[in-house]
Amino acid sequence: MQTLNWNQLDADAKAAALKRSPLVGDNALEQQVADIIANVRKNGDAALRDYSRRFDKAEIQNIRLSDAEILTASARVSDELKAAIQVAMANIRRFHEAQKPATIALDTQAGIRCELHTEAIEAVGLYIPGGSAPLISTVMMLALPASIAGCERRVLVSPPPLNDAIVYAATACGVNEIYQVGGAQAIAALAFGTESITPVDKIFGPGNRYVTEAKSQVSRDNQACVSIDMPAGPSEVLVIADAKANPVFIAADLLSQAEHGPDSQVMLVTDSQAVATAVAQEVERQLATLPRAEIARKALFCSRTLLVSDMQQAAEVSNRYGPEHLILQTQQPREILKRIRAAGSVFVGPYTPESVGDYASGTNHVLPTYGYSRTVSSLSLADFCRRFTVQELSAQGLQGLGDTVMTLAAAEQLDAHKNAVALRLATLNADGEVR
Ligand code: HSO
Ligand code: ZN
Repeated sequence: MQTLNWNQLDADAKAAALKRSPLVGDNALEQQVADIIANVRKNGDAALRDYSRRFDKAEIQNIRLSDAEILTASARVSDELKAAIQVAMANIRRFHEAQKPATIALDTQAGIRCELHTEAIEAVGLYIPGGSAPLISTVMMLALPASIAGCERRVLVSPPPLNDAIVYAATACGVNEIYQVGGAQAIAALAFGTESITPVDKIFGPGNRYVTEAKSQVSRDNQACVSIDMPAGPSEVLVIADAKANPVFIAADLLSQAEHGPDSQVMLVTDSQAVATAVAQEVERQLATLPRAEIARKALFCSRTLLVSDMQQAAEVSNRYGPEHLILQTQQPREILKRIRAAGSVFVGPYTPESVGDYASGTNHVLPTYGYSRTVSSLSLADFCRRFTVQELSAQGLQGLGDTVMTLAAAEQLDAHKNAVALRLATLNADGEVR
């Protein structure tokens, strides 16, 4: 990790110190994904089977998992893991149930009723990556809010061979359709449908570059009419630490993010040179014991330690960066929290490692990355819902508001708008009764 003294940097160097590695557009990849989507639209299930054979080396008969297959997979999961999943589920459920929106209904003025209603999105597609780290936790983070929100179809896709614990967690969290298909082809199937997969309304979940590109392409296709959860970038953490912080904890937190992928970014912002030095040594010591050390080392290569003058400046630097995860390891973490404006999720105090939020505290771990925390929120129940408004005016209500609307319509030179009011008012007497 490179160490920089924030106050010795000029404006350009400060901006560079907070830069993420560029998300390079890749024309070849875009074209490849477009071809996959076109092929799935044309050839449906046959294309899905073909890609599974080519990319996953898997021969798939039934793309949809049968109840019997779900039972057998679930039976193979250890009791210990099942119990951990159940504890995490209970916390995640509790926190997300509390997010249920209330209906708003009020009169803005006499005779004018306005309401805000919330409806669950009908069909949601949940993408769970396969590979070296089967993200059981992500199943819970997506499927539980979908169930609590009341989404009717909760559809999970994941590349073959499906991980047993993913299947168990999916069923426990209320997923009602599981398909063994991954990659861009799975996203295409969710967006456009095939013989075995009915299209969904919104697609959630992390994935590799192909999956991310496919999500972005289908969300721009007005024939699919499908939306996606949020813009995706590599995972990241920023730790704010003061002189009293424990370097062992900090190093462990930095490495827990770094092990996600070579493009993960970890940042340490501290006012203590001694802590910075101790963390650097501790990172090396812990790295030596990690199976994913090679991945973490690559991530650390483009990560930084920034030396600041005090905790106020640390908060300013963090706000500028807008981290996905922000860990406050300081004497007065709640004081710093008051200054925090942009972060996906904040971990307060020495006993709150990022891992607890990743798995089981109850908060959602699907968070805005790449600086989007300045405008995008952490995933919540609201993402599985849509809101619509309702208004109803009585005759007197229209009499009370008519002039305002007609004046505004006239100013916009939209006479038909004005007429829609005037023609109604003309049917009423002064008491608001029909003439
Ligand atoms: N830190 C990841 C979530 C995760 N960690 C899943 C472990 N499993 C992105 O927020
Ligand atoms: Zn994580």
